[in-house]
Amino acid sequence: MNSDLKQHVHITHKRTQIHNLDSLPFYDRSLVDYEKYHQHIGHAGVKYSIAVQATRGCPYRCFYCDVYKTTLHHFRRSVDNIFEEVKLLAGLGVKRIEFIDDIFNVKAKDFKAFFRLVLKNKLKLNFFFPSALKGDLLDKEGIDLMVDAGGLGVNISLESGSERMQKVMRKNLNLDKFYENAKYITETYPHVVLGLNAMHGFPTETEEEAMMTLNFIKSLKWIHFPYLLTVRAFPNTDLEKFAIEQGIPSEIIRKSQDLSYEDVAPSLSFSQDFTKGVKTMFLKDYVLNKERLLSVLPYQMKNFCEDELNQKYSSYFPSKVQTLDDLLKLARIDRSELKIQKCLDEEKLRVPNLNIKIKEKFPLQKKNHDALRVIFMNLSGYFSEDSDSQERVLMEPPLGLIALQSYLDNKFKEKLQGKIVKSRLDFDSYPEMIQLINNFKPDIIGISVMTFYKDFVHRAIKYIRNQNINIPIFIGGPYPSGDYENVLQDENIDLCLLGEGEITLADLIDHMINNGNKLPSKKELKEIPGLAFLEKASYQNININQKDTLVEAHTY
Ligand code: B12
Ligand code: SF4
Repeated sequence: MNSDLKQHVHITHKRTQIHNLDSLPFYDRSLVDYEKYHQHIGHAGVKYSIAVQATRGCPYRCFYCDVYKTTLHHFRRSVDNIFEEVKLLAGLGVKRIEFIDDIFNVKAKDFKAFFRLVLKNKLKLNFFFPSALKGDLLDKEGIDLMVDAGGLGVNISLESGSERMQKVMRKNLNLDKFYENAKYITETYPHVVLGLNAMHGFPTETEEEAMMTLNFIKSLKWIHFPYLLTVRAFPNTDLEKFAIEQGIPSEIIRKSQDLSYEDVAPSLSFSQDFTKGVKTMFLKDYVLNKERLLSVLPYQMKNFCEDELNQKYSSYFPSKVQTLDDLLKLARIDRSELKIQKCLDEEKLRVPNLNIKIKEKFPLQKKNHDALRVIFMNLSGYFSEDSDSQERVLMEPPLGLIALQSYLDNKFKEKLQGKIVKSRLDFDSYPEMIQLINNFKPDIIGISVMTFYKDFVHRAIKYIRNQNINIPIFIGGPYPSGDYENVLQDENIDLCLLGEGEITLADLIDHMINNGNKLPSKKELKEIPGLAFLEKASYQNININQKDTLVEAHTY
């Protein structure tokens, strides 16, 4: 980045993470339109599920992972507190719960205690763990309890079958224990949809080590959804640093970032032929193995609707498979060979009157006419017309923004009016985005974004500024938390909020409310932990009274 600019970036003291997660209010589910989200497939690869967060942060430090940038330390809610929220959701008629946690089973005792409570209270739920459980921390008792209580979509992350690579990437899995648990699940509970994540092409990985990963997968009979994805080093990760140390040119690394996980990345240390060979063996010998498909498909069809299975299988063969029938054709299977002919009827998954029930549990709060107005935008998703093949389109409600607004509503009550919107779902073009902003008339725009979408977010912000919308723009989430110096090269952005956002944003809003809804002076900003901003940037102190004129002038 420009070294001149670098001097001007000011970062305030570190914000202490929230230790007592039970002190946070339950996430207010009325803040987004769940029925709208439920028409799409979410993070867990399924429809109609609701995400719950039981822990924040992760005690491990795998070198490709950015979780520590938003939450450096690991904290957990109490089992009772998690259970109360899950019970509340079950009471709304929700049938599928996904734990968004990085490792839901990090503390085996809590993991078991939670499922014991589910069983004791006879909740009829299915649980999904899309971000993966730590496979070597499981044991038979925990697996039995999880499955008895409704555990259905269980992902575990292997990443590499090589002990050396495990150490290099600081994952340090106990591979024997991992294997034992995966085998136990596949043999004892073949209906449990086990997913296994693995990666190909770590810097310094040898061909022999790459084969160890493939052979590890092949030795398990049968994983429902194994993934062997190409390593991509995202900017500012320890993996990127490691790749550079190993002599991989930055330009090549950058090129690989934009490729899909399925593509052959130029940053790989292997020949293209070797990689293609491994991927072909993986797809032909394992994924398309007829015996495997005949065994796993009936369970999958019983538990998933057709839409869900279509999406899962097309992610393996994007150009060849759009539907289950395409897959069967590719694997030379006749439908009559399957033990079951039809997928789960989607109607059985639907949650009747979900929004109405949510509104009963989370009633609308009264707001003052001069409440501070914040529009929260999640920009982790391209507009449909700009979508590219690398993007797996999953429509997950932005839990980070839901967490923030739930906290702010609880603290400021009638003094704050928020609104959460997501690109592609709530607005599918820049003009639609502007229309939403103008209709809401916010005092602040708060944007959440992952690094993957950084170019999109800078373009969107430029578009906003080009419409002469000059209210403060704050940006938070993984991108600014890991890369605030580069984010702030964009002078259209007023503030980066680093890491966990609740208390930092509440602090800032408190100052604004006491300052006539204007941004506080830089002197005051420097006293607020968790911020980064350009020293010399000129903030736009738009007063609430100026707002109407401003917004009207730019209505699209
Ligand atoms: C759910 C999830 C998804 C969902 C949807 C996320 C969404 N709704 O936008 C889906 C499945 C779509 C997804 C996709 C991807 N993801 Co993802 N995902 C997650 C996951 C597991 C949970 C996010 C979450 O809800 N956390 C809980 C909430 C409460 O925390 P939060 O979002 O961080 O929000 C807090 C703070 O960040 C902050 N904050 C956030 N936004 C804002 C905004 C403002 C204004 C303020 C003040 C504060 C603030 O305050 C919040 C409350 O404390 C995280 C891991 C994690 N632990 O966070 C990875 C994570 C965010 N994903 C990651 C990645 C890399 C991806 C992919 C790029 C991977 C890929 N396959 O290519 C893709 C995206 C592109 C693609 N190819 O499609 C990385 C991001 C790294 C980075 N630097 O950007 C993470 C951190 C995982 C990791 N291991 O590193 N993901
Ligand atoms: S265990 Fe998972 S969440 Fe934790 S550091 Fe490793 S990849 Fe990240």
